[in-house]
Amino acid sequence: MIVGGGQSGHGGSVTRAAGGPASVMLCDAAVMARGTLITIEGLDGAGKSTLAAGLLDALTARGVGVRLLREPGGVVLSERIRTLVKDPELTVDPRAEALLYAAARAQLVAERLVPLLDAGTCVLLDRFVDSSLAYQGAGRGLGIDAVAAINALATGGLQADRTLLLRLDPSVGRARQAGRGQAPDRLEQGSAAFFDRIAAAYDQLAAGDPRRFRVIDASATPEAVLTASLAAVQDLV
Ligand code: ATM
Repeated sequence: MIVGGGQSGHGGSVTRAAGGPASVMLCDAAVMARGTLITIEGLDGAGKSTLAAGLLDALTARGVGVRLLREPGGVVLSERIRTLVKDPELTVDPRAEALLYAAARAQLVAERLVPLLDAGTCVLLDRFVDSSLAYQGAGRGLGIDAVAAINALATGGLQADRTLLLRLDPSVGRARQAGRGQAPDRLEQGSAAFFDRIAAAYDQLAAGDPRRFRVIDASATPEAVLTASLAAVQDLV
């Protein structure tokens, strides 16, 4: 894993964030970490959960010590926040939404992620900071920089070693979601324009950090998506 703007690397090479004492203090918890953090991103309906389960099985079969977590969630507080943010009955201001996701993330990082990485575990994480940048920063219009700033506080600068972006046309994602036959949650009730902004932001984030991102065609079969994803992490695990 990476802390701050440093280099990625197999086994989790870690670099302190540049900046003043506050950055250094925030990074202390993660400085000793040895594990590898792989995040999975994409629109709803892109197949993240299927891929995450496939990667977990494939890496476990290879003898890799691997754990799968999701966001928001993974620990009790964050799972409760997940229920809140998805509830279609609730009114949630975009800033409150961004802060709720960041709060859930902060607890997951402190309670599970850093301890697992410290123990040398490979962590597969279904969504991380990029989801907030795309959904709240671009989708809700809060701005990528503002959302990145609150997430720097939430994570202490922890970044993924590799991010698999399951790229899907937003209309295909909506069709897959509708095909599930479940009532849409609060986020899924967003407009087509909302999801178009999110998809465009994901593309920009990936283009801006090609060392960390690998873009996977999510319109392919689940088997092909898994094969491409395994190839995309083979230098890390
Ligand atoms: P899933 O884990 O089932 O994808 O649901 C999480 C929802 O929360 C998802 N909604 N849709 N569509 C994406 C959204 N989300 C954010 O808006 N920001 C975040 O930071 C995260 C982690 C998720």
